[in-house]
Amino acid sequence: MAYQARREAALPETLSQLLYDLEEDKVLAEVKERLARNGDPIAIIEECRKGMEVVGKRFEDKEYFITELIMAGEIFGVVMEMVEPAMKGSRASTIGKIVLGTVQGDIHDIGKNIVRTMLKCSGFEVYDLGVDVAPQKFVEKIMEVGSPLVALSALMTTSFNTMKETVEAIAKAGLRDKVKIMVGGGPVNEKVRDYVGADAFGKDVTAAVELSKSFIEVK
Ligand code: B12
Repeated sequence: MAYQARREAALPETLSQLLYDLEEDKVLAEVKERLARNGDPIAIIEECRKGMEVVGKRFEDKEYFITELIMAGEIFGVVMEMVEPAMKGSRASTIGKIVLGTVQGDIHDIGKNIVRTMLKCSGFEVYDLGVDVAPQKFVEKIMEVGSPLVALSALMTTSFNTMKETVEAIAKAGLRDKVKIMVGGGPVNEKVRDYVGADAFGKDVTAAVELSKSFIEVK
């Protein structure tokens, strides 16, 4: 197989490579070691994210199947658990409320969870509704907590319609002029933002934090 040949040729292996080759023990050992050396947790997440892109490409090319997708997702999940404590405590006070979730029909949550962690670390109070979240659930949560900002995540092109329905449900509830809506996740882009009627699109976790700060006017 092509990727095995590439794997043999590649020395030393980077964290990205270890992840896309599904070397769970080696990934976790590397992360543990880097955290022990006070390595940058954001860099660790970014390298793993790049590894996930390769996993997705291999899935498209039929080198990987659903089992490998699940495994890669699980490895990333453990990495996030290891990295989160190193990112906590950077900020104590709350600077604003955000309702976050992966839209209905979509169960991808790795990116959403990274966004959640980073928003929390930046001082936001995040209400994470999880995955496969129905439009009405977003509406109910916004009303319950009085959040001025909503973050919608989606990883599948088929989720764009539910994203749009979520924005419409927020409008129907009379909340559209009270909340800013930002969208993101793998295939989401400016065109999708326009289609679903959101206020902003963020390509990565840095953009998610910057947009949140600008909407909540944090200097
Ligand atoms: C891991 C994975 C899975 C795991 C998910 C595990 C989990 N807990 O999330 C499992 C195995 C469960 C899975 C299932 C499926 N998957 Co999948 N999966 C992936 C994979 C390989 C990686 C996704 C990922 O985690 N990326 C890493 C994260 C960090 O990136 P990210 O989500 O984009 O997030 C970053 C930014 O986008 C941004 N961001 C994210 N959210 C938000 C929100 C806001 C507001 C902002 C501002 C920013 C932001 O910040 C993050 C950090 O920088 C992708 C391939 C790919 N290239 O994306 C396929 C992929 C998304 N899956 C795909 C498919 C088809 C499926 C299945 C339908 C497969 C099946 N036949 O059952 C099911 C879907 C079931 C469902 N109803 O949702 C397709 C989607 C194709 C399409 N056109 O829509 C992809 C693209 C694979 C492919 N190339 O075909 N999958």
